[in-house]
Amino acid sequence: MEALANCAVLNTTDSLKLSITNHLRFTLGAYIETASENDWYVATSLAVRDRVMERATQSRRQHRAQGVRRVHYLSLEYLMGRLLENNLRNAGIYDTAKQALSEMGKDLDALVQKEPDMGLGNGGLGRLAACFMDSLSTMDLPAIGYGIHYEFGLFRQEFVNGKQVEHPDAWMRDGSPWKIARPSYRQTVHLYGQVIQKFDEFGQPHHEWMDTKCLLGLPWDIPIVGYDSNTVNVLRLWQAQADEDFNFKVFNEGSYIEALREKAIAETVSKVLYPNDATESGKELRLVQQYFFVACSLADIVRRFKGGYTLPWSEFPSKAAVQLNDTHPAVAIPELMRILVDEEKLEWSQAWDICQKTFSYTNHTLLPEALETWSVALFERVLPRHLQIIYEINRRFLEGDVEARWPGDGEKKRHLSLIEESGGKKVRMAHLSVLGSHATNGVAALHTRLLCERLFPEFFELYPDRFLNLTNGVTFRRWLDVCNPELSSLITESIGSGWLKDSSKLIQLDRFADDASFREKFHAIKRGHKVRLAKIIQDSCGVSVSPDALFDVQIKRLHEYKRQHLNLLHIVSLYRKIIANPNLDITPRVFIFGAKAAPGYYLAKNIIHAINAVAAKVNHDPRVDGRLKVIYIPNYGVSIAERIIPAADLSEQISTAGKEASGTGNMKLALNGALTIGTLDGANVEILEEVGPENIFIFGLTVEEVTELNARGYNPWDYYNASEELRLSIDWLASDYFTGNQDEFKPLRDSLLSHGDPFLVMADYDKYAASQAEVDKAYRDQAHWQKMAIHNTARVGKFSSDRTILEYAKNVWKLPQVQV
Ligand code: GFP
Repeated sequence: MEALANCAVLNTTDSLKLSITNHLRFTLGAYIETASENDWYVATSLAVRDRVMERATQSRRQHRAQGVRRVHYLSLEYLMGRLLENNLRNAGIYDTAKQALSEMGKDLDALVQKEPDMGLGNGGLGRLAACFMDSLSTMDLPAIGYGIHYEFGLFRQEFVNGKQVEHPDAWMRDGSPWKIARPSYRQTVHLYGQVIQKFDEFGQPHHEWMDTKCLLGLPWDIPIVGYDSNTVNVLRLWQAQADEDFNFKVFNEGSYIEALREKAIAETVSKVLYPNDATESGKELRLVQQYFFVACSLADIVRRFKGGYTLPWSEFPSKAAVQLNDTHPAVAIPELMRILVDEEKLEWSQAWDICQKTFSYTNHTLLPEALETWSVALFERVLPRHLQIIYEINRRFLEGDVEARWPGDGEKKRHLSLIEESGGKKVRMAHLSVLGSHATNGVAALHTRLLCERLFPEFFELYPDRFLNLTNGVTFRRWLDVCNPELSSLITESIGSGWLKDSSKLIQLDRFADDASFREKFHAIKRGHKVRLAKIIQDSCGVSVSPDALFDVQIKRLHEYKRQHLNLLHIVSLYRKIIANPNLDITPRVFIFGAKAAPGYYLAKNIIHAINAVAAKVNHDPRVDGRLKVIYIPNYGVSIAERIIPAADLSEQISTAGKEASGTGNMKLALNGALTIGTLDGANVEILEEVGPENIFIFGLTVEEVTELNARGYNPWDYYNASEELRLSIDWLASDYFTGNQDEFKPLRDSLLSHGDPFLVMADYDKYAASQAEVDKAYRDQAHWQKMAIHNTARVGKFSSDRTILEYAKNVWKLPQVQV
């Protein structure tokens, strides 16, 4: 009660004003009269952080006092975006802060824009981790997120002559008011060196890892504020440091630069986030990054276990669950084995039992090229002891369970081994993850089925109980309450505020679809967002668009399997049709793209260039007369997504069936009343089930049809020859019309034709175009369109990350909810 009373006092307008003023004066040394907008943003954030830290301390204390099990979420990526507004709204002090600032002559909404995005991730995987952090606190679950404190997040994207150019993203240049250094929890990490077998006085052998290089990990904590909850968990990010600031001897001899070399090399480890799908470069550094953050995090978990309790090691899993977000942290499995066997001297079998009970693993992709492997040679150099442990895990597995199930079957052993033998030995991190965990989950029902049937069929046969589905979700706080407060208020006015914490209540909105006055309000909100986005487009792209046109949105990483080029071909075909028939009656549309391509992904960059080149023609061609606009918003990220999503009418989810594990953008867009045009892939399948076939546009080959077509022998030329529309669009795109150079988009054309069109763009094209024609027609009946949009918002309650996280807590982590 006392804590609550304190909070109430802290959260008045006057108290906030005092705090902000004090931070301006004493923390930042600024005069109120002359403080910059950035100073105000920092001072406000610090004032909020003070309030939040109190709750973080309480949460930690209570979790410790009750000795509850905690989940530790290990992820190489967290795509957090901005924190100030989200924290204010979740903490329930947004209005108070707005009032306090306004009394001091400041506009909170403007200050919020000063915050740089914390973009420590590539795409869906990193954003999912951020949504999970929000839900863990909101659902009162004891949790710690662990990751890397990258100095540079995902690159800043710019277009030069339509081509992507990458710049460093210095999100931390001015520091961040949200992070707090925790030097007393610094960890030391060993790398490289050699392993020596030694014997103790009883003649028992053990392994010593020697002559290693050392790195230090400095933790930074970021408080994660739950909505309508007192729980504040933390996200702990590790920064790499040299273990001595510089080498004194060299320094004394006068070679200052040389002395600092070591320091610079050590710091490289947490310098930069690696873009997905990049080429070979930096492989070693990436492995070092993975091990660095895993070793720091496990040491931190072990420190807490040993310091907090005097329990036997067998109780470790009852205190700590560790979730591996994809295989990136999978080296945690041999690392925990190393700690238990080499340092704590446990028997191998007991250590292995603890490991399996501790870890669980989420798979996010079926794409073979995205399944991580590490060359054995590299692994051996960087982590020699871990490689030995992996070999021993593998030996016991192949000689044990595999031999028992398939006696004498060498082929099965090759297939299941943790080591891939063909084409240079490699460690298979996905196999290691499945084997070292008690649970492996896919991220949507279809994906999990394919995981069991196609990716891990033998593992599934051996250990069927370890596999489960946990369909992804998104936090409705950031993806509705923060990004679309107008719609959030309308929903709350109509059905009360409970839906923000219990998303199943959203269905109560469904009946309002038949209420004309509600539809009008719903539509007015959408239009308001479209006007706001039109202004952003004008400012960032110099193109004017009408808010009355259909806003057709595809926002996600640029990847061939996500098929931005399918969308592009359809745009080119519409463009052709308009020119061929000047009176063509089509629904005016604005096609909006947002996506970054991995710097080394040549074809993805070619697609970006092609979209921009088509945009440049379409947007300025008087014959089009404004009926089509093509917009590529540069530097796609969380904050711009928060502007685009509320303004979208149509959500493009058009991946090749079987390739998109889940998708989460599809959920955010549907939640904000956009209709989906999509394939039966990932979570689209479940969105269809929820919203009903009459409120979604589904097209294209199913997973089974894709398999069958590939087995029959897919030939994209058949489709090229059969469809005049498709043929003319491709040929036009690959001509010199768009850039003056007829070779410019040859890579794109080749990928679709002579290189076999691996993602079946050609095969799905006609069905996609037909579905788009349906969309065109449907949008003309605005009353009906609004009804469908409302049904989408009302029926997607399932896709809240609260639901997902409660399923993890119940089915994987066995975690209690703890009221703080
Ligand atoms: C990946 C998968 C998506 C999935 C997310 C989160 O995201 O289908 O929704 O992980 O599980 F591909 P991207 O990094 O590709 O966006």
